[in-house]
Amino acid sequence: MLDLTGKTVAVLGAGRSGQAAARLASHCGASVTVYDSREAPGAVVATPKTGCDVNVDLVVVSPGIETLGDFVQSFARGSGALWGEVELAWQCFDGHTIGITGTNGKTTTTELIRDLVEATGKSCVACGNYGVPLSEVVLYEEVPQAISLELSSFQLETIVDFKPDAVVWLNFSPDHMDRYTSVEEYRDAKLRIFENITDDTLVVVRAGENLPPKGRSVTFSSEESSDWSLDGETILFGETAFLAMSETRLRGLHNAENVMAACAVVDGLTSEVARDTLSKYSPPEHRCELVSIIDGVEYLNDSKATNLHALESALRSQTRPTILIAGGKQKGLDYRPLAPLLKDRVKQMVSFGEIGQVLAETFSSIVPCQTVETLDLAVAIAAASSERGDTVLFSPGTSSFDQFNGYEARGDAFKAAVPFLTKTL
Ligand code: UMA
Repeated sequence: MLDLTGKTVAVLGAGRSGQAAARLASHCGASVTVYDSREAPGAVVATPKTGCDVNVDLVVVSPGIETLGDFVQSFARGSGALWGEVELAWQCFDGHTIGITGTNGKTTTTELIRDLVEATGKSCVACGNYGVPLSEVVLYEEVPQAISLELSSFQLETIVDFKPDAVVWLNFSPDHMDRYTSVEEYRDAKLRIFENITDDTLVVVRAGENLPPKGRSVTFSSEESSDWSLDGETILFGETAFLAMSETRLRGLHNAENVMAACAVVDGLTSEVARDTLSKYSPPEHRCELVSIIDGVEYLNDSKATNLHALESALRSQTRPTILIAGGKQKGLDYRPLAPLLKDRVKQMVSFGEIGQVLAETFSSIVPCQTVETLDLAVAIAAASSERGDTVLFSPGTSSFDQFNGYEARGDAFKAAVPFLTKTL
């Protein structure tokens, strides 16, 4: 364990990361003060804009606080080192670290890796941006042998010596433009995951991502030629069939890529162990979640799709004829960019809620559209129009607040509306 005896540490942010980092730094012997820009239990309130001028040996920053902002910089000036919570925790962890980053699919992949590592006989915990700070995990009574560590660009901004034993780079698309001044800046933050790795580090990366040639690269892709690939429903490693996606509850090309990445990064994984493990895996709720298969029709709940990008990504990953249910709050978004994808993947659209009419007017020349008031009605119409082999995809493409209290409540309503829910998987 890292020795901070006699050192002073300022932890910035009293959220889950900050509280855990403070406990860990104290455990390492430091004298710790937590600062927050708001009233928070156990924290000193520091001016939201300008922070505080303190001189400490180490400043540990929570991921949600902008590293280059005045708040953090006021603490950093005159202090010793500046570390993120992940750096502090990793310095205290001796086991096998698998770092996962990417714009989409991180959480699912992090869970898959955890389950697969455990199935090969090593204890493993999913943590990081996943919701459980690594600082909590290293203080567990039984520290796991491995960690499946989901890493956000925010967390990667403040690493220093962090060196994972294996890296998964899932994909990249613009995001978090409220924090970064350009897409390049966001990508640069993510690329820091490669900063300290060496030639022998296993790097699992989606083919065509144009990344720095570092580490021992293994590629995957559902589209391009790669070490791990997809043939219809079957995941191939080289020429050999490894796993059929239909044996899992995961659907869509993006999930096939998540599975490939997870299988590729786990040492000593056999096809039998992967099949057994992944057939028991239930994906996170509301993200292209397979709710039910009724008479050969798959019902997917993607209520988490609260914007255009998420809806696009769900559509892109459909391989079967799709009936799309979309709609919800009027957020003033322009849905026209969806037209080519809709034409290509959707056989019928049922729209509902505040933007139901707008969606139907926008797309009725491209795809048969029907507009209804409520989600229940939309599900009934989609079910009635579906045929064996179709997918009914509920991917609203906007927020839920016109009719629900959030995407979870909306997803639950979809699941309740899907007929004969018990006659499932
Ligand atoms: N605060 C300040 N000054 C500021 C801004 C915030 O003091 O200028 C304080 C807030 O008042 C609050 C605290 O900082 O008390 C919050 O810190 P935080 O935002 O880092 O939140 P945590 O609860 O510590 O959660 C963080 C991650 N949050 C973010 O990155 C925004 C969680 O990711 C992560 O799961 C958790 O650590 C455990 O590692 C969440 C997230 O939304 C899920 N991540 C983003 C995403 O996935 O898109 C990147």
